[in-house]
Amino acid sequence: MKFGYFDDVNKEYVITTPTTPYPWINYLGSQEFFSLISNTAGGYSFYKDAKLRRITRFRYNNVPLDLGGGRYYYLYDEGDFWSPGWAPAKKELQSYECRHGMGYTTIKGKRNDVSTEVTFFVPLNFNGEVHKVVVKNESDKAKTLKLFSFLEWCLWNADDDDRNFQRNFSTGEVEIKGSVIYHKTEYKERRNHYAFFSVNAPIAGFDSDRESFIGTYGGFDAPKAVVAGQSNNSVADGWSPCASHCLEMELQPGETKEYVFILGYVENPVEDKWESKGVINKTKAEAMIAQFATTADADKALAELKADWDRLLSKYILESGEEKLNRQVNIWNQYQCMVTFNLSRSASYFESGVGRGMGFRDSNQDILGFVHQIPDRARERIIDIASTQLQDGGAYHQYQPLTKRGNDAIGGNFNDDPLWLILAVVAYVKETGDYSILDVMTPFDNDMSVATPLKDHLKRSFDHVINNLGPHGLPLIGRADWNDCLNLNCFSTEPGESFQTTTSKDGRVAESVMIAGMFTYIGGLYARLMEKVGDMDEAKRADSEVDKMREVIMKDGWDGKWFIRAYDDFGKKVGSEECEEGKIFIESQGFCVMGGCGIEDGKAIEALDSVEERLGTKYGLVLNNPAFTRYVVEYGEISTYPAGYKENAGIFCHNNAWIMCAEACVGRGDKAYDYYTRIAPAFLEDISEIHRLEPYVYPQMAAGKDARRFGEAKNSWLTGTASWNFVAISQFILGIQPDFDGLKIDPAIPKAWDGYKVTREFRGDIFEVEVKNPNHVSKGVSSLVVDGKEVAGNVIPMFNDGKRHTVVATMG
Ligand code: BGC
Ligand code: IFM
Repeated sequence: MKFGYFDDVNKEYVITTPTTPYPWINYLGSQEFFSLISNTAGGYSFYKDAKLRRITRFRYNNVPLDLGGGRYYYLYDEGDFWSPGWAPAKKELQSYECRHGMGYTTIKGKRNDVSTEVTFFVPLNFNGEVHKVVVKNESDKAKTLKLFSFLEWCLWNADDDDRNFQRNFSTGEVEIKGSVIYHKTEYKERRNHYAFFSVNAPIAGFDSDRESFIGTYGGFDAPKAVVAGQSNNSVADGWSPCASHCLEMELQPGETKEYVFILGYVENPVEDKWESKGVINKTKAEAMIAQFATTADADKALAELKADWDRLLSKYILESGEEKLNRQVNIWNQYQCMVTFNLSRSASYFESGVGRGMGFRDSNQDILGFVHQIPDRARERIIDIASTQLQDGGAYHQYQPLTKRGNDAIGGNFNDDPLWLILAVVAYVKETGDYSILDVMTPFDNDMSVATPLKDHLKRSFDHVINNLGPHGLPLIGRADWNDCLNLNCFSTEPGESFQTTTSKDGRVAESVMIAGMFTYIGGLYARLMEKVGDMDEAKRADSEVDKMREVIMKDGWDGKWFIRAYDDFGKKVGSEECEEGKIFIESQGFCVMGGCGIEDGKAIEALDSVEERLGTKYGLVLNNPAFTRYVVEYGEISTYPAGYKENAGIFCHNNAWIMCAEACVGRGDKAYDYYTRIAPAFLEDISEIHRLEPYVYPQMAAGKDARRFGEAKNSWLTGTASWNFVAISQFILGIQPDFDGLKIDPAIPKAWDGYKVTREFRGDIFEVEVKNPNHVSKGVSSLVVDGKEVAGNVIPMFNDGKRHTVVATMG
């Protein structure tokens, strides 16, 4: 069942009912000011950091769902009232529509023949949200209407806001000037920032104290002021400051009124606040408000935002015969990659914004799907991440975006982390040809006194693996590798103890075949990079370490029909036929094959066949099989999940992509594409009632075959799934691969395909690549013609002339 449809021309998903199976959200802003907005206008905003600079309040896990806060509008018409987005008033509407587009959302609702359309967006280079509100009287009589706005301020630190009520109920402060409500809690002491909510019209009233607006025992669904059709002009003094305007309008039949509301964030110089005695300097806010004095200003900014997205998305355009594939590749997957790049795993409807900031492994992987969009931002991010690395090559696992400092509470010791940095840097260099990034002096743990060139950070990443090998010569897993929940050194023996903090057996010798596989793949790329910069000795050393690791994998990491997953702290195999449950895991199959293990002797194919047989389901590949049905104390968190959920045999969409890549490596395009379509959201639109989450973005996981709710997704938006699936489809399946010396064309496609076209902007030139498949093969380019001339091999040479070049690649 569907709850909307794709409008590909406008790059929008159009939701036709407010009661989607779960709130279906969008993100506004992609620079410093960010907002989450649901299809009923729920959500919140923050500046840079969802924990430390939360601007509006949101209650997670609220009852009812999605009424945890938002930017709400209410229409009042002679005693009746409603919200154009249905919620929070939840009055029946004559019509409803929500259009989630690239960085904007438009919600339209009609009742009593009054239609209201609200467009929410964060303009480019603007620290605020613009709401354009259009109210139209579609009845045949004149109407006197009132429009109420409402939002609730968060007292900046979202974590503290949610807990420290004994203090916070007495700190709230606001200022009201004309049609602008300022939120200035703690401005005179701890803060140099404030927020404001304005409207470009005179107001009939306002409220800035939540209880006055809503009533002590009321709710967002029927605020006292809206029910009465009358604001209280309340001025918050502690408790919960909010911002609500009331506008009165007379509308003749057919008449329309338009308004611009702005929710803005301002930082003043520190000196300002000391001298202010709490009266805020409003100069910057007033300038922001003046920028959007009219709806024409808002329209222009929205058009600029759309043009910017058209430009970003023009860097990779696919024309294939498959509509769903086109919309995945050209619009939504790339859009999701921008969002994951910006927010890592911090703020979604499943990530509360106060838990995780930027992840070392996560953000490095996010770069893979984003780097072609804005390479300069990827460069900056790489340096930020590498600056949190530790001198031994290990890394802080997470850092806060505002401070950019490693999070001590989480620490490091996730032994896959260092390798992802190499992968991100290689992707950046291949995309841009900019080797100078390797020379950037980059600190360790943000300490500039111990800075070394980025190239040296990569060496330490590489060496971190070989300096931490276990008894079989496989990499030690540390606290966990990519699979956060496989805690082989952290088992609990005491009931009630956390599985992540208890002491392990003395040895701490658990080893990861997944990291070994990553090392063969990423270590190989590191060797090629070293060759490119002329460091032949290092390239040779790296190659020989990688070869050694491959041998170790084939000797002690092979189980007979697939790659084992790990050795636990007692030296027992994890992910082996010998195990009672969890006999096979997906991660090591993907990376070992990508790293070239078992290619010559057919073991790679055998491993992938085992994946299909044991892990395959109609909704994607499960992570492991059989699922754990009992708690395995030596394995940690993984077996705490009921069978079929999360890392315990859930369909983890992230590592499904590794199998697509691996299938492409062995030339099986049909299988690679089949796996792609099983999890790609646009292909699942028709089963939205089962899947439940947004049909335009990937979730982290869907319940696996062992779960009661097989196919039901969770954790949409912020997941490495976005970048890896973009890599899988754009580079491994469609085969348009940035390489050190040019654009390589190496597809692995279904045999039935006749061909397709990709327009790819690469290092400033535009390549219009037509792939032809006259002999219906899956792999292998037999001829490459560039601008009418035959070129040997399958790499398009660089022109660097900023022009369009036509390329015909014929397979077979
Ligand atoms: C989740 C993982 C997540 C981790 C983050 C675990 O509980 O299952 O998916 O990566 O927490 O710390
Ligand atoms: O690898 C992790 C990631 O860092 C966060 N989400 C879950 C993945 C698997 O555990």
